[in-house]
Amino acid sequence: MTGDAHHLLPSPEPVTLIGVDGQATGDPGHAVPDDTELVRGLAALITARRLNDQAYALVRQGRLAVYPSSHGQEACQVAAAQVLTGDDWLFPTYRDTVAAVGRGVDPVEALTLLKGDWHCGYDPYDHKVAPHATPLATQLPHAVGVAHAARLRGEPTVVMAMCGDGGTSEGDFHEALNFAAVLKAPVVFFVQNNEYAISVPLARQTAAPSLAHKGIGYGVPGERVDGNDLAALLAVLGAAVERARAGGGPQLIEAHTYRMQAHTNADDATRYRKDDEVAAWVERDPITRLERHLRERGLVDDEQLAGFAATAEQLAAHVRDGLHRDIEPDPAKLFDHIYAEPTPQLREQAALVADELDREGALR
Ligand SMILES: Cc1ncc(C[n+]2csc(CCOP(=O)(O)OP(=O)(O)O)c2C)c(N)n1
Repeated sequence: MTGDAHHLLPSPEPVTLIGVDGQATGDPGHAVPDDTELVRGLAALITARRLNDQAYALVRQGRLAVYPSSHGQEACQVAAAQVLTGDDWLFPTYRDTVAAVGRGVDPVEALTLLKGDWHCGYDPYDHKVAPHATPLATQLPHAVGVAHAARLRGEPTVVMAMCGDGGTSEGDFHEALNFAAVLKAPVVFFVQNNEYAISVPLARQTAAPSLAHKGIGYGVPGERVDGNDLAALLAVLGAAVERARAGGGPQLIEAHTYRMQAHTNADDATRYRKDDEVAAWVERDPITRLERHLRERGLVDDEQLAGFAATAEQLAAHVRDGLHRDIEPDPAKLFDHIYAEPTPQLREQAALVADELDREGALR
């Protein structure tokens, strides 16, 4: 054990590689990713925004029960998927539908739970995407377990474990970091600090100098990154993934971003934040910034952008078609897949529900 924590400290300012004006800023520790990665990223950002907006519209049409949008956080979503390989796992939250789709999950399947079905809609093993977790931070210890198991088996897997700023106040977050560090598990903890946990602003959430500092007590190095700069996210997350894959252990990355819309459709954000705060973040939009940069360097033009928009439109049409059908969730399924061998209490509860359903059926 050494008392030196210096190497665990995040940079004083979040890493930025492309500024709000689209100009490269330069960073001593990180290079701007390849042009092809950036162009691929812009296409993914455009699709991500379209998916967010489509899902939001489907809530208004009653086709989705709820949608926690990542509008404004698309660079985090795209980067989280883009830095992973087919060997890796993603552990998303309810806000990370776009990251799951970036891994290859069909968006209609990814939205199944939010439509109101009893299951997550996809087979987690197909694309190595865990079911998106609604209880805050509960997915993080699971992510560590998967990473540790892969390491014991000698597999090259890295696990990207996502959570929000509010999630970092949960006990599971701290336990996961501690386990990951002690076990040297190949996990990248990726916190999207979007300034709010529903109506609770960051200043009421933590007294830490930054969320990335929270790793220090566990021996997990932290880093801070501009969460609206795709280039910086790809560089910082990519380096953390490489480090974890090479046996360097876990890392905690905090992305500074902003939730542009309400927490979900059930929330009225005007009750706790001002319009001018939101307007200031519009200026920092991740898509405008990268597009400006790539246009100025002659790496994308109107024709290519029209192609990206058309691809995004196709995906939106697929989502509309796929979510048009009503689902008929079977309440009895609530009790399946909880334990391999159901407990007596669960059996009793299942029988009560079955009885209730029978009586309801008889009344119809
Ligand atoms: C264990 C637990 N406690 C409380 C909640 C209720 N809840 C749902 S979302 C949320 C705020 C989470 O904020 P944050 O982690 O910052 O993520 P964001 O929604 O901003 O992406 C809370 C308290 C929950 N889902 N799980």
